[in-house]
Amino acid sequence: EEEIPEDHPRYEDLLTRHRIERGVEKGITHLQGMHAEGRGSAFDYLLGEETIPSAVEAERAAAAHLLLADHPVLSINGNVAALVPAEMVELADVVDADLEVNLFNRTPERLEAIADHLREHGAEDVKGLEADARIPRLDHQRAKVDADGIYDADVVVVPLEDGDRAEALAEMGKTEIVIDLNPLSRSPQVAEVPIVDNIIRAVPNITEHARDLADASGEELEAIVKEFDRKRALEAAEERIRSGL
Ligand code: PTJ
Repeated sequence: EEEIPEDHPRYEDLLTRHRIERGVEKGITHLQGMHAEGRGSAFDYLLGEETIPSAVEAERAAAAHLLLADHPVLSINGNVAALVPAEMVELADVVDADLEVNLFNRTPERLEAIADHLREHGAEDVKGLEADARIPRLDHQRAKVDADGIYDADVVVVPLEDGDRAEALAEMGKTEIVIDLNPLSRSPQVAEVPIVDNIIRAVPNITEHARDLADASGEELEAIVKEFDRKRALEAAEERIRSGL
């Protein structure tokens, strides 16, 4: 990462691409993750590569949900692990959430590599390896979760999630927080809190809001949750993209 000059106008985008490439080399990120990254990068360009005001509100609502949760879980896939491992570990610490590796293209090798990678970045307990429960109405491989992890969670953060699984998790009654740069994608469309922002910016922002709200009362947190308008947030993001075009 040293070879990318920080004053480069596309610094963040280059850094992101570089991290995904490294992730593929390390056996953390699936090759498809490079395509996902390319799509994300195009949407980020159209959003102006910044956190738009509606995303700030979504990130604050996400922090409030996580602080109110009985059992919050942060889901980690190959792109998330490559892009924001330390940031996810930090968020999990601040809101007292579990980290669970949950893969679209599931292999034991990648599961292990990602769990190791998270531990290298300070994670103590990494879930997802037991896979002793199933999300209803999903095919076998994609349904695998930990009984004391995502299966049991009341609030889940699912960044860059596949639409089918996002839908199935929502049907289980979980409060879903989705981070996805494409506001038209099915996952943000079904999420209670859709965050249309780059995960590189979104996760540190949620953590900052959570720190800021650490002493807030239950009523204050509930008010933030209630005030957030998911439909308006999705529309605002789409509007921003259209005006950018
Ligand atoms: O590691 P695995 O096996 O679980 O696979 C992970 C990927 C991401 C490859 C898999 O879930 C997949 O193929 O996802 P999709 O269907 O390509 O969806 C990824 C979504 O994330 C797209 O809507 C992208 O626009 C979005 N995205 C990509 N990069 C970012 C992003 N959103 C936020 N921040 C990003 N950096």
